[in-house]
Amino acid sequence: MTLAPIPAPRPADRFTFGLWTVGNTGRDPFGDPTRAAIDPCRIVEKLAGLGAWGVNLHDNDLVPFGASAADRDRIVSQFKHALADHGLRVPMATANLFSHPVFKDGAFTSNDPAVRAFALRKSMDAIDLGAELGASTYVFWGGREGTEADACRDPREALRRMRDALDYLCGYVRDRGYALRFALEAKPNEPRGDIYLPTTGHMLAFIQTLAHPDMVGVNPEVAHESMAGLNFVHGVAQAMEAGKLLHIDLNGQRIGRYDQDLRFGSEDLRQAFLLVRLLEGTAGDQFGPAYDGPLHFDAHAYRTEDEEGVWDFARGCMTNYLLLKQRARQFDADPEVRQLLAEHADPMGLCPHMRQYSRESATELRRAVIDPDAIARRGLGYERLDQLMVEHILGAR
Ligand code: GLT
Ligand code: MN
Ligand code: MN
Repeated sequence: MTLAPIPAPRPADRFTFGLWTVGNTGRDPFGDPTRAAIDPCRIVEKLAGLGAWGVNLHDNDLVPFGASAADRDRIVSQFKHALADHGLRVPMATANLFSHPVFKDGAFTSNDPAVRAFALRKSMDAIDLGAELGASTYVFWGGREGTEADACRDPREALRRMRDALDYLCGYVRDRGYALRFALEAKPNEPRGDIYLPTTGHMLAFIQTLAHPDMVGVNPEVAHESMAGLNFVHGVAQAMEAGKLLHIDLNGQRIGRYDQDLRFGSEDLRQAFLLVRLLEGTAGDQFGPAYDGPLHFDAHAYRTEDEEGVWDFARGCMTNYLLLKQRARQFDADPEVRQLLAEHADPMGLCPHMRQYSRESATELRRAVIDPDAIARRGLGYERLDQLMVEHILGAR
């Protein structure tokens, strides 16, 4: 059997990495950095060379906290030159509202109005930076918006403060005329004992309570839903179905662990396969349209790696996505799979009567002869379907 060649990533694949991802120095709660920081302009050059489409950033990944206006402008201008030289874009920007100790008890949800004001100000500056770099998505990850000592505030007040902050910043974006949408990223815990709005589903419900829900969607992350033991693919599907999937953080994660942020496709290949299949819409019309936004890898190389290992990691993320895309296409083109997925025929013509309630349609449904026992006796062939999927993932078909 001849295997298909390993695909090379191209800008048309819309792969992006954060400065903080390939720039991760290997520091963890138990140990110091194991590799040197990489200059942002060098990251741009290397990512472009590997075939990525864009690079994303927090304000302080590029401009150090507390830098003077002159330093900020010099750094940003150098970075813009690097982007132009290497043909890379910045599709997404965000603010770091978690590293500085001022945010130890939250940013937008802090009990201290001065902290909330500082977080708003820092966000407005980061929004300006994102707009200047051409970003179309601005992410909110509220890593510190949570509790250990839960008696410290009414969780309903935390939600009101979060809403006020987002409404305020939507107002800012509108006033400035920026073409920017917000994407909310959920995480159940870490670094806080519990983080408010812990899943993509919570975020989707919360968005509907905002003043400008049309400006706001979600940025689900594989690791964050998996940590909570949830089915990530279902969460992403709900966001897509609601027209709210603005951005996605791809990585690898084992259920029940801390936020591992591993190379995409390195853990749980089934979930990764089903995710790529969903995003790429390989199942066709029967399943629904594809996602066409950026494919962002929010992950980092193992702590064991030097800089060469970092680029191996980046290459690995993109290669695994492209291979899974190939496999998903083959799976959905497999005649046996198509046969198993073929829509159930509707010999009794029941479907039209279920589209919308009316007295007539209800009468038709009541009149239809349905034999539940006969239906219950029929096997569905899902063992075969799932095994076919495994064989496609393993490259055996
Ligand atoms: C941090 C976090 C990520 C978020 C980033 C955006 S910061 O690395 O672990 O999941 O997406 O703020
Ligand atoms: Mn993330
Ligand atoms: Mn993560």
